[in-house]
Amino acid sequence: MDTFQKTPGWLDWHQGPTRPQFKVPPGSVDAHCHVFGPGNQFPFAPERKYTPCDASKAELFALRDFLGFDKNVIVQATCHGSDNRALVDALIAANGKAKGVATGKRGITDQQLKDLHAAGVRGVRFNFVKRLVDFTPKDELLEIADRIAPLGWHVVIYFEAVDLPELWDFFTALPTTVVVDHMGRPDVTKPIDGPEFTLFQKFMRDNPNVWSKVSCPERLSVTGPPALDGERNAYRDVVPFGKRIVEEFPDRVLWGTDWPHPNLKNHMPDDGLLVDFIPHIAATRELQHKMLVDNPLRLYWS
Ligand code: 0GY
Repeated sequence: MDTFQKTPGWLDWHQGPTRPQFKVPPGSVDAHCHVFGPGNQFPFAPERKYTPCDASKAELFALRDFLGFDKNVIVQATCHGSDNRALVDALIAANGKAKGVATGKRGITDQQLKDLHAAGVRGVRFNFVKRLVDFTPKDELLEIADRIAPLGWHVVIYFEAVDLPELWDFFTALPTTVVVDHMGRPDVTKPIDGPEFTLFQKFMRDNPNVWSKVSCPERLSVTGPPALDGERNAYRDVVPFGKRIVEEFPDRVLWGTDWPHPNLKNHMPDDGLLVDFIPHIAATRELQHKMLVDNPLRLYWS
């Protein structure tokens, strides 16, 4: 029996993914994925906004191998709050094949930072998506950024496109490399050259320390078709957005599955078919190699 009751309507990850047709280059990194619990070993945080299914490190590593990836970057999910124990446990078990992005709170000690570093943590995540977290004051976040900068870590930011103007000054004041989750969640029903996505491109162009994950088409797509039932050309409305960022900033992009895909409401993608999305946004071997191998290795393993 599960220790925790899943949020009603919760979709578990796709069991039995298709083998991708696209062969990722040797040494590829799935640079955005999570572990959840298991809840009986690593309880979910009291302040969480959702309760997921369990998604263990062993299941993550099995998926990594099945899809042909070599390594993972495991991102602390909000359901674990700032309790990074499940993340650290997975990093240690990965035996060098995973790095992590943690959640830090004001008051984290030097020793705690040192221990996280030793386990493989190389970044902290600041989340501005209101349905996922309570508000944290900017001065607290800046204090954390100043503490982690000397360790060579970076800051991962998660926000919705409409909030970029308001967050711009804070983001551009961060003293580290800054990695944006899921291209800043563009509204893909709006024109790619409209004000919103133009601002995001300007954000990357004006700030050479800003990187982007070109991940999560399954969250951004409105017209699909979903990566299900053999569809190897999924989420076509997201392709121009991902392609634009990959081609303009080839040395500052990362890609990840987002397994086990928290909070999806209408469908759960087949992770194998999601891998087949990659060549639609990174069309050449050179672009694929940068996004899947060179960039994540430079950011997380050097
Ligand atoms: C993602 C996206 C989501 C959730 C989280 O930490 C999280 O709970 O990141 C989301 O609900 O959009 O990147 O996994």
